[in-house]
Amino acid sequence: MQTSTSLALSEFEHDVLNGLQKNPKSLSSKYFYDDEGSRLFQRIMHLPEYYLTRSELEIFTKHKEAMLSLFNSDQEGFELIELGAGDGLKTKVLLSHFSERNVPFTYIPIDISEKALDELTANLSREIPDLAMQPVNDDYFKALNGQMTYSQYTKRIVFFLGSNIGNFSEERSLQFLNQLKNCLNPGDMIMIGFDLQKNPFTILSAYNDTQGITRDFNMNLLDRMNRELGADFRTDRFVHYPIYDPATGEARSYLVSLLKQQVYLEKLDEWVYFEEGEAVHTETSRKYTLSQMKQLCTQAGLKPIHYFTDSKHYFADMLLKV
Ligand code: AVI
Repeated sequence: MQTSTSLALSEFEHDVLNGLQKNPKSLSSKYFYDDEGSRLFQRIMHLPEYYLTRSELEIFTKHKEAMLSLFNSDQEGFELIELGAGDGLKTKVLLSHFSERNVPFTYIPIDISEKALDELTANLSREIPDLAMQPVNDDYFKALNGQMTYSQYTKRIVFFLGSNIGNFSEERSLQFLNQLKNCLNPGDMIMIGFDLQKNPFTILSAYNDTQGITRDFNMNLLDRMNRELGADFRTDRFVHYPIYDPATGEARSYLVSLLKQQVYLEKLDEWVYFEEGEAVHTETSRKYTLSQMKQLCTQAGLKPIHYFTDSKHYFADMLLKV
């Protein structure tokens, strides 16, 4: 039976309780990104082992002209919409190039985090003063839906980069692409950045860096529950355990309890019990082959029209037409 206390739970509280009381235990990777987690993720993107960001940056640097011809083939200008832009490092390469070439376009970063958007827009206005920009602080689909007009351009090019799609389950990816398609008009485009399947050791190292930053990123979930839920997790009683399964293309991260223990969540007045060696699944980062991604997009009713890869063939950006 649902009590009045459980009805008042925040989404985070509800998900934590649900995730830690089921068997096997899990927590959603979306909770990685509080202020501390976002700071750690910025550091991850610069790690020598984390090739994803560098590979996508190489793709954008190398193919910016080809991308422009595909985006602006009718010379009528476009909206470049980015979902969850982060620090905009990769997109900046394109934005500067388009701006230098006097391309008619407006950049529309959409993010649920006001802080991330403020930092991004302050940075971009400094670095590319001529850039026409219309940031939107909202949920992706709310921002894309309805009769919202953000510029004079009718064509929309939507970016979902950085292998963010890899953090969705297969079912959710399909649903996401479908939802995105339904917000757009025929002729609009979507660019999806995703990590390619490759030597499993290369992938595993990206989630098991020698400096331990990815470990801290994973452990921050425990610290976050301590901070926000008054929990008494001890991070020295857990280990960060990443695996990569080349048969499924899934990199998965776990927090594994090193001993039989119990943890008290003060704010929820609940105990959680762990056996020695018991795992909490915290993240899946799915890697695709080019044909798997084409198949997924086609299944969602989108037409793959071009793809770009880096020189090592580690990462790909696929352009789709609605
Ligand atoms: C945000 N996302 C695409 C990253 C990834 O590779 O799955 C998050 C991350 N997790 C550990 N390292 C980076």
